[in-house]
Amino acid sequence: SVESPGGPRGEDAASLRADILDKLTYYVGKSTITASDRDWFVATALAVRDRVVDRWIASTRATYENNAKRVYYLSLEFLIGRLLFDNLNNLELTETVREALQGLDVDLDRLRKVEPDAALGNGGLGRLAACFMESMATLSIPAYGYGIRYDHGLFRQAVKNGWQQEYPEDWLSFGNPWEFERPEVVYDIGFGGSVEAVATSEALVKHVWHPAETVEAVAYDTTIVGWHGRHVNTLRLWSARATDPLILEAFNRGDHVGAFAARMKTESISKILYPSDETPEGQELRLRQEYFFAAASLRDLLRRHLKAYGDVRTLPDKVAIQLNDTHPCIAIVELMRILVDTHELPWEEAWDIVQRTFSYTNHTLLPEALESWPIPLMERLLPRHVQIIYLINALHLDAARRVNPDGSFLSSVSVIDEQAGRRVRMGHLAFMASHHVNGVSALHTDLMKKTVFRDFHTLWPGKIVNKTNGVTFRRWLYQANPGLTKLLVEAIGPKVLDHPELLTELSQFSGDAAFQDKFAAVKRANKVALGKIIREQLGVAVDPDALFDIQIKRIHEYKRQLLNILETIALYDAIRAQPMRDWTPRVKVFAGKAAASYHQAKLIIKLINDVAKVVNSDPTVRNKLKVVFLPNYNVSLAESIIPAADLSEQISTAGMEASGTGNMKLALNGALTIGTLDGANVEIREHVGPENIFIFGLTAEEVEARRREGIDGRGAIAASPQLSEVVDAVESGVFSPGENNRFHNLINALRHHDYFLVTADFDSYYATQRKAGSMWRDKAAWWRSSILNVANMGWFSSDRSIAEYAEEIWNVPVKPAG
Ligand code: DL6
Repeated sequence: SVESPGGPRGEDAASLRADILDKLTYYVGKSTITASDRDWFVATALAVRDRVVDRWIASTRATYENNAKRVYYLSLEFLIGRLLFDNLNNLELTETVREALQGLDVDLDRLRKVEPDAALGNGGLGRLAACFMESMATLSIPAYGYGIRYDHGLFRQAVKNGWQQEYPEDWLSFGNPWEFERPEVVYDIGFGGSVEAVATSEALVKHVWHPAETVEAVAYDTTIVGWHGRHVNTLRLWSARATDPLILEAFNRGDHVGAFAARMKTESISKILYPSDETPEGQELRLRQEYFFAAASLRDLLRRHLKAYGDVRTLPDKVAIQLNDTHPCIAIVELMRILVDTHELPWEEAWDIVQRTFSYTNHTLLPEALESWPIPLMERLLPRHVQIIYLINALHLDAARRVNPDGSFLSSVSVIDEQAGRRVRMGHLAFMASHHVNGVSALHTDLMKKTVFRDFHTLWPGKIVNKTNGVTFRRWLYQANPGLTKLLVEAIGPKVLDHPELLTELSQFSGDAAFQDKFAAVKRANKVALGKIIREQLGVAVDPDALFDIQIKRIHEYKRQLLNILETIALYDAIRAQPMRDWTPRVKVFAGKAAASYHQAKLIIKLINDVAKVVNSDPTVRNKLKVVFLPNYNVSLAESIIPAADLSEQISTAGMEASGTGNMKLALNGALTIGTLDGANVEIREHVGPENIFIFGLTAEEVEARRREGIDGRGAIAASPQLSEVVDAVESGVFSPGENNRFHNLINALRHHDYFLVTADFDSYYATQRKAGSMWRDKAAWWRSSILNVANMGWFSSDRSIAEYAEEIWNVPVKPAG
């Protein structure tokens, strides 16, 4: 039941219209005559938010009344994107609000576009956190997400002359109607200083940390609405605030800049998201961000727990903390510090509480992406934590020695890495402090056991479990693709919206010509809409009847956009050599951001754009091949691209993509995957059937073997006439007239250090692309496969992933939707 002081807000069009007008007048302070789209957006968001708040209060009250166990999802990234349609869709108010606005002569779809994307994440890891938050609310799990309220999310990407340029992102510049500032929820977070050992009795010493510096963490809450609006959770993001707004003495002295310098430094903690996925930037500010949000979150959840139960020792019964990667894992040490130093619990008891409270998700095996912090830096910022880490490690090594007395793997399981100048390995710490450690796809979990955590797996068999990722269908199907959703409901009935496993009932229509026509018509309409975006942004006209071949993700060498663009060049050469052949018309769409400091990735973007320029202006290939790079890839752009995709490029070097989630979104929207046996592609193949997916290339085992033989690509290039021609073309400046050596670094790496095995997989990729092209010409076969992809993706709902976490890791009940 929903209730509020004025009674529940009406949810009919007339009440909503009246409320939107009220917000426009009294909150925004505008009349209908002067209101801009942005003003209307704010007024509408506030009216919708009221409907959410009624449910939010009810959900929170129920959690308190039932003494329910809570899940805390700690993540440095939440890539939530826009929220208006998310909330409307989950409250099932989209059409009502559309009608309410129509009466005011305002178009809801225009308002959708003015909302800035909350880009508080880099890519897969942050978007997974957003999908998981929505699924936890859908399954009525009382949960909090904890993170940082960055003033500036992931940079805005522009492409100038084919080169990526980065500009600051400014999502908060017009305010944020969704959030509630909580000035009363503030914690002092300390840094630096010294540790005092105080003798309390003959045998006992108490440690007191005296931080040199204090930063205030201020809470901002955003509601997360579950499906049908049945349950609403909180995403609590922390903003850093200096204790003193300025140094008055300096100001009075005339030092007007210096007076604010300390404040600027302090508040820089929540200023900006680190724009690099897969490679942590080992800088002091990053460590400060991690401790800042982990410590504030712990203080907050402990306050809530102590208020309700009065005893820290019951924490594991009432609290599950999920560490999204190692970024929040300093929370482990902070909890030990609080339990031992503040609550004066014996060490063993404190460690037991920690181990029963935390669990950790690993998202990558790339060695360069596994976080470790130099001890001197940690000692300077967190002196007491370093002492605690040493003690955790000493006890852990003693235990390891008991299991394996010959001590052979002590250095590999030690939290302290002695090889590279003494560093704290955060993954090791997370592993030993957690009751479960999970990978994000079957293959990834298997590789975790065999590689980075091999010795840990021997010490604690059973601790590593798999939780294959999922995506929320509410956003990635119902909202992003209303045409397909409508068709699914017509074919299977509305129950499919609550039970994605019922999608399998679609299989019976996969060969039905009339259904195929309807299905193809939906796809075509989505492609026309994407074509419009492409034309508006790039001035390139694309044919909606061509095969839309799509690679959208962060630009990274292991994701191999380079393989894709080299294959595009080979196809271009082939078409030019035989222009009269019956080629499958194709539009190659790329989108994605490269970390600003990642030169090779930025060069790949440049190559894609240079190839696009040549191909798109060549009359010989007109109507057969187009290449586009859409700038500033973000959640909203993904929502436009994914429903329009025919072919989904998931072509990472096998063993390197932990899971992928774009692969799931694309297949759910009817794209056929062309991919390697990597990450969740393996499970997608199992679900959709090998005949409905195009698999090519080396397997993870073969990649390992090949790398052992050496990664010189010259042999593979010489053995492939097509690849040789492509390499020659790039090298001789066909795509960079006047600057032949522009792509020298890319070509050089392929020849001499092809770690990502682009050359080894090229021929098999090219041949598989031709298979996809031939299948496209057999429309009945293509749509059959496409429909079967949709039909078999139900398992990849994040509701399934979250239900597994809830049962096997968090030990909390779920209430399935419907
Ligand atoms: O688990 C979410 C996502 C996976 O789908 C991707 O395969 C993986 O690359 C990504 N990992 C990261 C690692 N960042 N760090 N650390 O973003 O996680």
